[in-house]
Amino acid sequence: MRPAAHDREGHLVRTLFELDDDVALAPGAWWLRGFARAMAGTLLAEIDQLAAAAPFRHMTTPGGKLMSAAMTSAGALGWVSDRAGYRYSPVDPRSGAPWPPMPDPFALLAGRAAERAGYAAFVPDSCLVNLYEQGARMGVHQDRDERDLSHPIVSVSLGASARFTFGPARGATGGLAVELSHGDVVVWGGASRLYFHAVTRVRDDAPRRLNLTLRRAG
Ligand code: MD3
Ligand code: FE
Repeated sequence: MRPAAHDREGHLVRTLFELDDDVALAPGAWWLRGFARAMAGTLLAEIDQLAAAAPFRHMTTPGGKLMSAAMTSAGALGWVSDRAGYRYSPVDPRSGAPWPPMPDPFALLAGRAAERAGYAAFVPDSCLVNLYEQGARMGVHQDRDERDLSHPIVSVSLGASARFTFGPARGATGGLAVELSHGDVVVWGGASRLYFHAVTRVRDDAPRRLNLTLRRAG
């Protein structure tokens, strides 16, 4: 493992030496490039099954706007948004039924990735699945709806690559940008757990992008 190098715009520079390495993105945050690539087929098949039971839908923000990424969830708790706010719910508001159970490969991957990043015994109870069609993005925000912020978050990117920005402040100050590709995993914890982050563009190297965000919410 080696620390990341950055250019003058703050973008991460890949060197020949880094191609096979995990990259430290921020305090407590590790970019495990390609960590999920060998499991991608299994993960995508699980997402298809999940979406058959709890279809992807565009949720409404508290401000009344439709989010451009479509979402669904698995596990004991699912993240939801509507006019009343952001929260975790044990049921899919669309059906009133519990979310589909957390697929074993999701929990296994999350535990392994967290361990590799230095977080032992991570057991997620929520997996938010974000679907980005061409042109979809996600505005700058923090993940702070979880009960205990000492647990890390594991993010898995599948399909089209995307430009991801993050930093300690809402603006660009101290921020970085990286390109997340198919099979990449990022683990966020410790001092970076409350970092601001956004998905600013999705590339057209695949028809769509899927992101799994594995959290301990309850
Ligand atoms: C940095 N999703 O669902 S995952 C989200 O690619 C979300 O769909 C993005 O942000 C996506 O909330 C990014 C990467 C991520 C997740 C949690 C973080 C980055 C984070 C928490 C703290 C800092
Ligand atoms: Fe987020």
